[in-house]
Amino acid sequence: MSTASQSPAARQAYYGQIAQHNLSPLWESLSRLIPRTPEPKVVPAIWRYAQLRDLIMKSGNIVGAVEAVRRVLVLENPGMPGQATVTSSLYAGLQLILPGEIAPSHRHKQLALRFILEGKSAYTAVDGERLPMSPGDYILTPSWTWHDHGNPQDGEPVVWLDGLDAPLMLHLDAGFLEDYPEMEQPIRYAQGYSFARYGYNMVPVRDVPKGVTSPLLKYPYDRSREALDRLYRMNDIDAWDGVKLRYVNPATGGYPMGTIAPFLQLLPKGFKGKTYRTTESTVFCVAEGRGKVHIGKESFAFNPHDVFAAPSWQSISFESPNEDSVLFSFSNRPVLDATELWCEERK
Ligand code: 1HN
Repeated sequence: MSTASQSPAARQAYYGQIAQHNLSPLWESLSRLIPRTPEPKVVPAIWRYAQLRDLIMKSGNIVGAVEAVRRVLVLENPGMPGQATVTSSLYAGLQLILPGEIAPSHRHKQLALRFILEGKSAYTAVDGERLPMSPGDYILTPSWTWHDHGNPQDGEPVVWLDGLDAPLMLHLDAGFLEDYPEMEQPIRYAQGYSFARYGYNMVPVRDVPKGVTSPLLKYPYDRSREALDRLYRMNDIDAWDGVKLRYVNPATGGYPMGTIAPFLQLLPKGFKGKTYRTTESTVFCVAEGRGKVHIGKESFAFNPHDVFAAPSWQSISFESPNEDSVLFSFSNRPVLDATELWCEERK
């Protein structure tokens, strides 16, 4: 016999009773736990570089790189304030390093990428190699590699976008952090070493790929940009993406790192892209040009170095009416591929 005729008060009393035993009724939360379609708490959002640049530069007077460890303004999704999260699985921040500064060496399980926005004088050292930074370069900091950043005394302020899988790692409780005993790790390789070994569609003959992480640590902008430009001239343009390329681990053809996939795409002048949506969450950063993006119910005009976040399963389309635009982006796609959770709808 059903007991469903119990009064609301009796139910509440029952919920109170079971709560004392750390129990809750699934029938009250099932639709929140397993929504019919993705229901991200994060929302479409844009950070406009022209509005932020002065504030980033001002952070240089607020705190030094050593005290800060990393002088970064975190891009906090307004749908999840206070949680240092730009999408539900990704972190993004804008980092400043001034001439004469060193950001001290450490390593963590959280992997990071850098996309350089302005300034040419700084470098990051990763796993024993010093990698000079130039605008548009995509640089890896693989999981558990020592990394420190520096900028010589006669340099200029340098700003880049950081992307990390830190929110995902918080969910998994799998992160560790260790400080290097000195400010800088020792340099063990010549500048350009990883590029010479892996940057030319060739790999050293006795090399055996180690895990999923790319041995190529920097993907210089001029090379990636040239690929887009050549395909553009050959009219190899997708109606949704423009010309869009995925950065690869040259040793495996897979993504460069295990949890974050990076991309670079060109939206030709006059492009009006069709609408798509995918289960990935993506952070876009404008490398060049101006245009417009529609994400879910929002539309944002974008300008150089703006960053915008596209949550899962929100419709996305791009327009670049007046000039060519180039967008760098990174998403959690490797995780979705590995778990067969990636899907896409193209309208
Ligand atoms: C980190 O190590 C860096 O190395 C940047 O530049 C941002 C955000 C959270 C945790 C570690 C860096 C970070 C970070």
